[in-house]
Amino acid sequence: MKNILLISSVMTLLVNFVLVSVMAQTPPATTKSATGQVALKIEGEVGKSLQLTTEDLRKMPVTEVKAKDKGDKERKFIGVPLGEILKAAQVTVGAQLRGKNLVKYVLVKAADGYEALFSLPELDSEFTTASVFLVFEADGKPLATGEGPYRLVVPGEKKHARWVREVTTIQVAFAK
Ligand SMILES: Nc1nc2c(c(=O)[nH]1)N[C@H]1C(S)=C(S)[C@@H](COP(=O)(O)O)O[C@H]1N2
Ligand SMILES: [Mo]
Repeated sequence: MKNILLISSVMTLLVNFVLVSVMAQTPPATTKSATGQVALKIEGEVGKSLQLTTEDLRKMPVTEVKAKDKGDKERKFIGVPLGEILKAAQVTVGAQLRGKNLVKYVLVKAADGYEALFSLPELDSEFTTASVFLVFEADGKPLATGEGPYRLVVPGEKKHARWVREVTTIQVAFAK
């Protein structure tokens, strides 16, 4: 009897341990703000970590971008240049983008695990006339699940591989 009790409490402990470990290792796919809106995270080598909602993005330099999608269909996107989001997070762009800061990169992560990398000069309007946009609206509507709420649009590129859908996190880091 004693043995059975001992075995059953050990089993309960084990099950609890496994459950707690699984729960601790499963990160939420998205972060929601106090208002329930999904927030975009900007983190890593930033002066100020940010969690932005569409509402926050609308207060930034909002731009209309007409670009052809992979199916060659022109769409009218509304979004913010990614460089402006980096500025808001106090990333070393502009006058600070020199020396060791030239070794930083920007990793854009999506809800499905897809990732694409940019260098800082690719996103800095003082370096390039090309632009990368974080968009939240297309043809008058918020981006649907599977594409949004946030997506990259990179109009200058011949391939659409860096048009990351369902962006959750923008991570800035040193390459070395
Ligand atoms: N999150 C996420 N974004 C993604 C991808 C993906 O697999 N996951 N595929 C990329 C590739 S390879 C292409 S060609 C385009 C296709 O964009 P579309 O789905 O709007 O046609 O999305 C890009 N963005
Ligand atoms: Mo692709």
